[in-house]
Amino acid sequence: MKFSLIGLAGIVAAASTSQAAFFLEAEGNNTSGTANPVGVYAPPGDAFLVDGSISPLGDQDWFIFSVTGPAEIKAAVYGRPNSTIGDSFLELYDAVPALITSDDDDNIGKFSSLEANVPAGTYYLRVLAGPRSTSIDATFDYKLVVGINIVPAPGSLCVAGLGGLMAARRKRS
Ligand SMILES: [Ca+2]
Ligand SMILES: [Ca+2]
Repeated sequence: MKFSLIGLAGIVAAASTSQAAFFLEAEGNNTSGTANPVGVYAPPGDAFLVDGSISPLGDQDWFIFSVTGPAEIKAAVYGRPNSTIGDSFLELYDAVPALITSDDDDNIGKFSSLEANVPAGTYYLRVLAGPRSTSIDATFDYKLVVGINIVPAPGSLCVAGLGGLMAARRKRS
């Protein structure tokens, strides 16, 4: 009974903050110092979207945002209007900015996705063309989708482990 109440509270908390913010990229944003500000977010369940464009050749787009608590950040780049043309590279930086993680081709086609567990703070995302992009796919329109999720807590793993143990005991009896 105690565990099911905790579960319900978690679902309600996530649903109450599910409204995503939407931004249009604005040049020039080719350095961390000129990054487009894209909001302050409270985990869990917050999210934002950015419509942008890597053009002309060699363009790079920096975005700056903050999270108010520990967060699992999931960010992905999709092509607009679809992901058949374009080769992105995506990077997540801390406030220094020092690189936390990056990705080339883990999303649809040659587009990018990444995730990282981070403490409260200010972060940058950088979108640019992939290192193996060609004249055909080094410029593209994109949608950057970012989810600010709750970090999986050790406590929740204990609950799941206990549930599994109880289920195993029931099976044996
Ligand atoms: Ca751009
Ligand atoms: Ca730019």
